[in-house]
Amino acid sequence: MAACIFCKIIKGDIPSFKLFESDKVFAFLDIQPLSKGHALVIPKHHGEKLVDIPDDQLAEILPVVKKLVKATGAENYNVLQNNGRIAHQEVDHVHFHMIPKPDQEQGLTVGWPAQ
Ligand code: IU
Repeated sequence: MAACIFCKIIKGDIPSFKLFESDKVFAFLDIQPLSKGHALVIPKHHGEKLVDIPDDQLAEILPVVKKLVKATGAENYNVLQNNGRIAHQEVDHVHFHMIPKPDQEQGLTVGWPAQ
């Protein structure tokens, strides 16, 4: 969708710190991270909410989230996905947040880029 910011990020029209890309999935660092390594994993198919995304695209997202969790070395993390304004969705292109919760004393052991 032409006006969608995340579609522009997928196309490379807006720069991002890319972490992963396949034919169906794109992942990049959140521009306003809640913690070091806060990543967004999105389907390339434009859809506003979870129910708008084809199953084959959704099926490839969680394995990528898992890959990014492993790459951070985080043992504590949140995976979340907001749908609709009341549920705090700000960008109308489905996205999964992966938010590491680093140990306050040790921090993260492995940084980006994901391997
Ligand atoms: P939300 O679930 O829709 O509330 O989250 C949107 C996220 O997208 C939020 O964490 C923003 O910092 C992030 N984001 C981004 O990484 N790059 C952008 O150009 C824009 C938003 I606009």
